Amino acid sequence: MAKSFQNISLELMKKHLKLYFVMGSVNCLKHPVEVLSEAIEGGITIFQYREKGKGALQGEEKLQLGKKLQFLCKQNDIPFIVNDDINLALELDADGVHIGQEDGDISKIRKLVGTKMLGISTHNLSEATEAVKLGANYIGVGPMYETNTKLDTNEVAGPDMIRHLRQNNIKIPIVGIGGINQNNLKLVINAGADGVALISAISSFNHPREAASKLIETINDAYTIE
Ligand code: 3NM
Repeated sequence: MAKSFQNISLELMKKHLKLYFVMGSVNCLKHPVEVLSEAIEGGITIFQYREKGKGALQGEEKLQLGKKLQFLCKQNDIPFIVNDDINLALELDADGVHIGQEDGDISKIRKLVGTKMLGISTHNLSEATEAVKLGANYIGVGPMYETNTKLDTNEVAGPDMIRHLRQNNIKIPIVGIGGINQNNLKLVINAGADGVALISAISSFNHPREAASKLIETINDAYTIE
């Protein structure tokens, strides 16, 4: 039977955030099912279905792709998180939801998702403090670096923002996001992140399995050398 990620413990949450793959059909060079399947084989630890941007699937097609990606996650005990779309997350009975600052009343969303995981995108100390208060299971902090994947990002905050949050008593699990790759991920982890969330560092490669496997190796290295 597939694992349940309801009421997830802090330790398990942190463990799953290590290599957080975020993706939708517009980000992929190959079919998203193939990309996710390879990424899982490579070693990703959590997945977010983010069907967004120009040409993104809508309605029934979005739902059907979500089902296929969720099935792969279930088979491999990888938490399946839905970006923004609370109704889709509830319909699929996803393991969690990830929302931004403009996605509605966060306390209402926390109630709607119940014991599922709730991740919130934050950019500074006041948003992070509020996210903790509203019961986030983890926060995303970004952008760490310049990215071409999301057009409406805030100014680059860099790993120093994560350091700043840790110095100011933000203790919940954190993932850095935005422009993270093989070459810069150690800086994000050394700043105090529990993991890295990324799109193109896996999805833009012809061989997502290799990309993911090199990334997880570098992440594990970063924790042992700490
Ligand atoms: N959120 P890539 S940056 C989805 O700053 C997303 O909150 C960001 O894509 C934020 O890994 C971003 O290809 C895009 O840079 C991440």
